[in-house]
Amino acid sequence: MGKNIVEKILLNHIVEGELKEGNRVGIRIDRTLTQDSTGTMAYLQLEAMGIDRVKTKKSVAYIDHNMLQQGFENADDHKFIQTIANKYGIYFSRPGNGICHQVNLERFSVPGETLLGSDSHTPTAGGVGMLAIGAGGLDVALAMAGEAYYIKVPKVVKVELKGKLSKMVSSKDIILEVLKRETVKGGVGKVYEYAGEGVAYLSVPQRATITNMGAELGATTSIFPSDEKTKEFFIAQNRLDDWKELSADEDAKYDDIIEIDLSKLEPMVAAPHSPDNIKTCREEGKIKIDQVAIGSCTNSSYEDLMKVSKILKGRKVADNVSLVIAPGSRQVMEMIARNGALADIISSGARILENSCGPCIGMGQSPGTDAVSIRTFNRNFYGRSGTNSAKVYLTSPEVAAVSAVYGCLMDPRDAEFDIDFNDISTDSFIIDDSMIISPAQDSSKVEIVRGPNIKPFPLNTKLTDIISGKVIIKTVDNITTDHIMPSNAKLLPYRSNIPYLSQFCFSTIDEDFANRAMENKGGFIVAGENYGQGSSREHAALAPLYLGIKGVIAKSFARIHKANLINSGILPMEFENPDDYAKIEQMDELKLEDIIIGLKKSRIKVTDTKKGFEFYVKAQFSKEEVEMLLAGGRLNAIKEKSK
Ligand code: MIC
Ligand code: SF4
Repeated sequence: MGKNIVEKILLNHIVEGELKEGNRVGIRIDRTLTQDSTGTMAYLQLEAMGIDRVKTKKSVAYIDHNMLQQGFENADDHKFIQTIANKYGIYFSRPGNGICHQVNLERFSVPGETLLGSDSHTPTAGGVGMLAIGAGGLDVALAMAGEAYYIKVPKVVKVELKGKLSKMVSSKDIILEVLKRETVKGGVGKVYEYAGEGVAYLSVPQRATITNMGAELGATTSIFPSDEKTKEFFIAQNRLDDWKELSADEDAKYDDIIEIDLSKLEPMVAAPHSPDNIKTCREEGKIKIDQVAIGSCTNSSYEDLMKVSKILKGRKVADNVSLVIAPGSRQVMEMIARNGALADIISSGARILENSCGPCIGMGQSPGTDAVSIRTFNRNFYGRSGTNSAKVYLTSPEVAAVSAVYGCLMDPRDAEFDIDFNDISTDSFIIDDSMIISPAQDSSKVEIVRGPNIKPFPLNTKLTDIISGKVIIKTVDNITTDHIMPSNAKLLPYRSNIPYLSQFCFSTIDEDFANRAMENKGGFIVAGENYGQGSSREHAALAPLYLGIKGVIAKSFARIHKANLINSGILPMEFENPDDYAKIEQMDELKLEDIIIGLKKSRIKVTDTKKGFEFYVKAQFSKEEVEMLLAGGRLNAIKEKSK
């Protein structure tokens, strides 16, 4: 029987288990990626594993998130990552080189290989046919140490692209359409494999926009075939040796099929505050805007910025708009600087930011009170921009640039000017890898530099058979890791300092959470559907762990966050009967009994001792996960095994 692309790559990498939907399998990881805001934790964990050198084909440590050096903390973290990378055989992408996913796509992606990254948008590399998965830092550290990565064999959904995009409609609109149909929780346990005649019309950066934002579906990853267009990209990057063809067999089977007629798509927006709140630009209307931000790992390629420069050339940014632009990489920045496009952008009145995540993770450029911000990014979760009252819309670069000129949200097809994008592709990028530092051959003399902001990571204690505690918070559906452990210019510098960071746990929606948790010696979190969607940050598990949270009872969980909870020894449990959710209130006292047997039976009894009722929760874990939970987290389990 024919195979799809996902099956082909998984079969080539499987080291444990059988490739059957729903089975847990171990796969070999060829390459890893870390960025600085999850990297410090990942490298502290790697250090704790006692290996001398990474065992992957290539591991790269990027600095792209914590770029504002308002104090010593970020610079110290950069030094720590640089020195530890040097010691363990990891390539170091210096600050200024660009966003990890963009640089990885340009310089390190390889069709048919596996990539594990401590960032949820690692699937960006699916744009060249790589099986690229986002995970918590500990999982990535284990992959660097040569361990397999375990996943539930996903369902594979074929996304059949028919026809061709119309002018001013872009690949961002394709993924917004998928999000509209599938929602932010529709992709859990699935991989989206793109196919059909429409694929051939999309360049690699356009495909990468789609696989990047596939993370917002909650999917394990998304992937495109590696074809002639991919080959062109590799030739232009002077990396033909890394290219190989990869496609699904004609008779490949899929678990589901989605069809999208590209010619029918229109320019769209994801309206506040969710990437699946999709409207067409015309439906949303010409609302007045205050800010436009162009960049992020979703839309900051050379091609994206060339489109933007063409729109801005000879025009000015509207008086009411602040337009900020962050190119995705040094390569992109240098290309547009040398060909004059940057001059057109600057002369329009745009403010140029450095090649990094920047405003996407609230590192500067927070909008004003009640401001409307149009962003080419991938997430518009409540408070993520750093301004809780801001309304953030996600759009394509075309919509963003035209809107910046008009001062209101605009369907670019309604602009009075007409732009020709036909000549923007390039057949040769500027290649200069000199800012990517190779690791030392002999690491015995390399000293790891650790600033005072780097604190040890918290470890859990062994699981007990009975746990009692209060419901410290009860949340609604779709709570993101940005709610659980917010990130902004004030907090991001403390990613290697959990004691400090934990004081801000849930602070965007509940300022008193940390105090309540401390006063009550921890307890439980009760949540709705898709708890923990969004980023891969382990901090959303480590901060609750530090505050004494023992378990989370939710209607359902997002994939990466659930794995991070298990790795931290916090019990993620699902309501057997979702109606029980409504009966529980914040500060109810819960008692979990016979937990150890419960873990074997995949079912635990919970008593709400305040209200006097009992209910059951699902506690379905693999044998290895049970071991981790019993030991009080994965690192403890590893230590126990090695005794
Ligand atoms: C994000 O986009 O939310 C981040 C910041 O890149 C995170 C990683 C982090 O929290 O450091 C992600 O996507 O995993
Ligand atoms: Fe950086 Fe934003 Fe991409 Fe996360 S989503 S990696 S913060 S650019």
